[in-house]
Amino acid sequence: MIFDRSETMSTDERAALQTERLRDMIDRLLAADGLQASRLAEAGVKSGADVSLDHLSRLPTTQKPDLWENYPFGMVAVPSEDVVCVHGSSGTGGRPTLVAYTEADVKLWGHVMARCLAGAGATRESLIHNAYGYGLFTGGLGIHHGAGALGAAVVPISGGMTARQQRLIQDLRPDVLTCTPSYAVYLGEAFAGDGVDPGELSLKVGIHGAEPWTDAMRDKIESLLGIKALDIYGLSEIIGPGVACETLASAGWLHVQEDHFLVEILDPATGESAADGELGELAFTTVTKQALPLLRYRTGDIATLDRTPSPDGRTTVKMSKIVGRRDDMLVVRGVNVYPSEVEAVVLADPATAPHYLLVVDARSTQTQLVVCCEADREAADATAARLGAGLKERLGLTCEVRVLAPGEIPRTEVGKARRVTRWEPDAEPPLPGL
Ligand code: DLL
Repeated sequence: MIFDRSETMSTDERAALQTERLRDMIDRLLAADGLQASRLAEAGVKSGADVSLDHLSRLPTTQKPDLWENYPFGMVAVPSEDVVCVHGSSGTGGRPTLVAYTEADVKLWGHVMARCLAGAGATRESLIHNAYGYGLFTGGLGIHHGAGALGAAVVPISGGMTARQQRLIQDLRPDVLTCTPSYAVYLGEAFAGDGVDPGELSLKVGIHGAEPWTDAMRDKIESLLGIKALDIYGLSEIIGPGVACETLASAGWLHVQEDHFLVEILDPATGESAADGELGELAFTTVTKQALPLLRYRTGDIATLDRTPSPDGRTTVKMSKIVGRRDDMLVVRGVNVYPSEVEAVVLADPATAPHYLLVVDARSTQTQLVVCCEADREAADATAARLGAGLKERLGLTCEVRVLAPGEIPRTEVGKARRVTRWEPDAEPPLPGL
C-alpha cells in the first residue's frame, strides 16, 4: 500500500517541492543565526533564494562533533517553548547525541514512519508488536508514532523480558513485528527452544533496523519466525527510524523519504560528492524539520543509491542496505574489513548459529582478526576450516576462526548488538576460553 502521493511523484514535481523546501530551510537556518548560519554566510549564502538543488554539494556540511560541541541545545533553531520532546542516542563515539522535536516534527516523524509501515503491508487492521526500546532511543516511540498515524494498533512492549513477549505474540496474534534484527533472532530462537513452529505464529512481516544486518541474517530471521523481514534505516539526528525503509516490492532496496530528507553520497575520505552508484557516505538535509534542521549531515554510514522506480510505483530514490560505517571499518594488517562482510560469510554457513563476535586481537604488532562463532562441537574443526577459507576468499585476509559451543557468544536482549571488540595487550580475553 502507498501511504501518500508524494511517494509516487514524478522526478520534476518532487524536485520543485524539494527546492522550495530547501530554500525555506536555509531561510530558517539564517534566521536562527547559529553555527549553520555562520557557515552559510562564509559560503556566500545570504538567503534561501540563493540556493538550488544543483547547489547542494557546495553548501557546508554538518557532523556529529557539531552536535557534541553545541551540546545540549546549541543547534536548536526554534524558541525553547516550541520544543515538545527530546530523544537521542549514545552514539557510536560514546558521547550522547541529543535531538529536539517540535510538535510538527513529531507529526512529520509519525507520517514518514506510517509510510514505512504501509510499505511493509501494515494497515489500519494491523496489530504491531513493537519490541524496540521505548525511552530516549528513537526506535520505540518512532514506530509508535507511525502506528498512530497509520491508524494501526500497537503493543508497546519495548525490549527485553522475552518470555512475556512470546506470550503476548501467541495470545494477541500480531501481524507485524518491529525490533532490531538481533532481537528478532533471539525471539525466534526462544520460540524454537519452546518447540513452537513458526507456522503457528500469526506474524507476517518484520521491520528491522537500528544496527547493520545482512541478507544472510534476513534468511535466518525469515525461517525462524516465518515472516518477510524488511530493513528500516534512520538515525536520531535526522528524525529517528523512518528516514528510509524497504517495501514488499523494493527488492532489498530502501526507499528514502527524500521529499523530507534530501540524500547525497559523499566520498567518506574527502567529503566530496560521489556518483549515485558508488559506495560512499550518506549525507542528509532535513528540509522540513523545525527544531533541529541539519544541512548535509554526514552520517558515517556507507551505502549506495539507485534511482530506478519500484514496481509498486514508488519513485523516491533508494539506498542499499548499509554495508558499514566510516568509523567501524576495521583495518587489519592493511586490509579494510567491514563487519557485515564477515557476517555474510558466517551466516551463510549451514553449520553456524546466527551469533558471532569479531575480536581484533591487538596483543602483538601483527594484529589478528579472530572470528568467534557458534556451532556444534563435533563439527568444530571442519566448520572452522570452511569459514577460514570463505573469509580468505571474501576479504583477502587470513582470519583465525574460533568455534564456540551454542550459547557462548553473548546475546543482546535490550539495545543494539555489539559485534566487534578489541583485545588489548595484557587485557583479559573478551570471551572466556579464547
Ligand atoms: O537506530 C534509529 C532507528 C531505530 C533506526 C529503529 C531503525 C529502527 P540511532 O540510535 O541514532 O538511531 O542510531 C543511528 O544506527 O547512523 C546507523 O549507523 C545505525 N543504523 C540504523 N538503522 C540501520 C540499518 C536509530 N537499518 C545509527 N542498518 C545509524 C544499518 C543502521 N545500520
